[in-house]
Amino acid sequence: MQARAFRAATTHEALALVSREFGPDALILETRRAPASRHVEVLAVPASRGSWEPGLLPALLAHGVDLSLALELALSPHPAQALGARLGRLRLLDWPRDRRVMAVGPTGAGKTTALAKLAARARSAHGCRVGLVNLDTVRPGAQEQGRILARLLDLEIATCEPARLPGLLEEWGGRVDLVLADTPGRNPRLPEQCEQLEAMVASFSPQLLLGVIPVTMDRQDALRWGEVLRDLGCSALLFTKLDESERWGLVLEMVAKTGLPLSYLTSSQDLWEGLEPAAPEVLARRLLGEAA
Ligand SMILES: Nc1nc2c(ncn2[C@@H]2O[C@H](COP(=O)(O)OP(=O)(O)O)[C@@H](O)[C@H]2O)c(=O)[nH]1
Ligand SMILES: [Mg+2]
Repeated sequence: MQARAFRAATTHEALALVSREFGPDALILETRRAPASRHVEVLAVPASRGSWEPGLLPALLAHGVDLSLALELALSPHPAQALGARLGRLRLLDWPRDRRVMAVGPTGAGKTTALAKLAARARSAHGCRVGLVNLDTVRPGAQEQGRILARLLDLEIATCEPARLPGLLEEWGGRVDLVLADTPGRNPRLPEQCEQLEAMVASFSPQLLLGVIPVTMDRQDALRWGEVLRDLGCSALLFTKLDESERWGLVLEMVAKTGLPLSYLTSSQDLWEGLEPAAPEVLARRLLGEAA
């Protein structure tokens, strides 16, 4: 449903126009000074026929969902289904078809944590022997973090330069069923760092390439990362830190802008908890909150 702007010399007159066109139950979204004019502009939509649940629009806007999309969803006859359809497909770890999984994304996004959670899940669900290869030779303490994870999760672990990756994979061949590759956070504004990331992806050839984004990230920066992830050929988006934010509209916007499916959501620092498939219908109900 498209919102319409009504212009008049005064707010009172503009509201009268709204009422004449859309009836007395019209929903007023905004009253503002019309750009480059002395007129007042009132943005309104007609009251929906059938059941209009008044809490839906505020719930979606509180999540930072764009106004026109929030309106379209809130006014649809079945908002939860409409939102679920927008959230699209799911691409999860498909064991045993996926044997090489890689995570890429911004610094501190939760890549290592998400892979560790996935390793714990794969071990307990499929009993597979997991190897975690850390290509993060940049971050101080990355090796130590790897050693701790290996001990906690009973994994094979190695830190190596991308050039050494083929040798390592061969060495692990008989010992490991699933290889998870961790990458350093790179700066998407520096072309050479993006190229390094591309080279890492090419040298590992993951069957599942996860683009990891925290929902707490600035919207514009996240959308820029979305372009990088799409160009890298990511298979799916994985959103982290849902527990740290009440604004999850970024998930919806990134799915729409990148065209990538969702994979998992994480909502805890705990390695054994807080990893769940980003089931569209569950996520839709959470985005709509109590109003659904
Ligand atoms: N609250 C919360 N913290 C998280 C989550 N995922 C990761 N973290 C924390 O975010 C920080 C960075 O995580 P890390 O996996 O090292 O990020 P990386 O640099 O992308 O590998 C750590 O303190 C993690 O414990 C999450 O889902 N919820
Ligand atoms: Mg890391």
